Amino acid sequence: MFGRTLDVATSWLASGLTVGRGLRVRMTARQPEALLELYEFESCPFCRKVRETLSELDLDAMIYPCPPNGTRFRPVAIERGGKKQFPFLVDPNTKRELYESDEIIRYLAHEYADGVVPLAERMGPLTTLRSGLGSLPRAGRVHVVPSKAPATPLELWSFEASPFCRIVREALCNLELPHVLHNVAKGSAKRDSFVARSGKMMVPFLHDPNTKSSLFESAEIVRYLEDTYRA
Ligand SMILES: N[C@@H](CCC(=O)N[C@@H](CS)C(=O)NCC(=O)O)C(=O)O
Repeated sequence: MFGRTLDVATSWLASGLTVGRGLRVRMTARQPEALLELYEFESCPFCRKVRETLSELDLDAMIYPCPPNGTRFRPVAIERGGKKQFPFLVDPNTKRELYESDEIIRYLAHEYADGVVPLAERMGPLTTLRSGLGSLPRAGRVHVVPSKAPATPLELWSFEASPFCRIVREALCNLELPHVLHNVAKGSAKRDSFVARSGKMMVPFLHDPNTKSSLFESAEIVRYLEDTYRA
C-alpha cells in the first residue's frame, strides 16, 4: 500500500518537475501512414523530450523499449543504426533513421506539422535539464526484468505527462514489451475514437491483442503485465 502511494507520488512529482510537458496537443500534425518506430527507454531525458513532442504533435509510435542492459531491442537498434545511442527514430514513410533528440524533434515538426518546434522543446541544454529532472524522482525504477516476448505488440493509450501512464510505460519498458503508443493528450483529435472504443476518457488503457484483454487502472495493468509476461 505504502509502495503504491510512493509510486504515484513520485510519478506526480516527475510530471511536476517536467512542468507538464506532453500534457496537451500544441500543433495539428498530419498522421503518418505507417507508424513511426522509436527505440528508447523511459528514464532517458533525451527520449522523454521526444515522447513529449509526440504527445504534443498528437502522433502515435511503435515503441521498442531499450532499457539499460536490455537484450530484446537494444541489439536490434544498434545493428540497424550503428550506434549505441537512444532515442533512435525510424520513419518507414520517408525511410529516415535519426539519432539526436533535437534533430528528431525538428524532423517530426517539419515532416508532420508546420515546422515550428515548441519553445520549451528547443532550448537546448535547458530543455534537457528540465527533462532530466523528470528522471530524478523515479531513479532506480527502470531496470530490465526477464520476460516472455509477446507474439503481437501491445497497445497503450497514454500521454506523456500523466503520472499513471508513466507507471505503466515503465513496466512495459522494464519487461521490454513492444507496444503501439497511442497518444491522446488533452486536445487530441483521437480522443473521440478512443472513447468510442474504450467507453470512457481515461488513461492509461492497455489492450493486449495476444490475450484479447483490455484494462484501465495503472496498478491493474502493471499486475497484468507482470503476471502475463514476467519470465
Ligand atoms: N545528444 C543525444 C544524447 C543521447 C544520449 O546520450 N542517450 C543516452 C541515454 S539517456 C544513451 O544512448 N546512452 C547509451 C545507452 O543507454 O546505452 C540526444 O539528444 O539524443
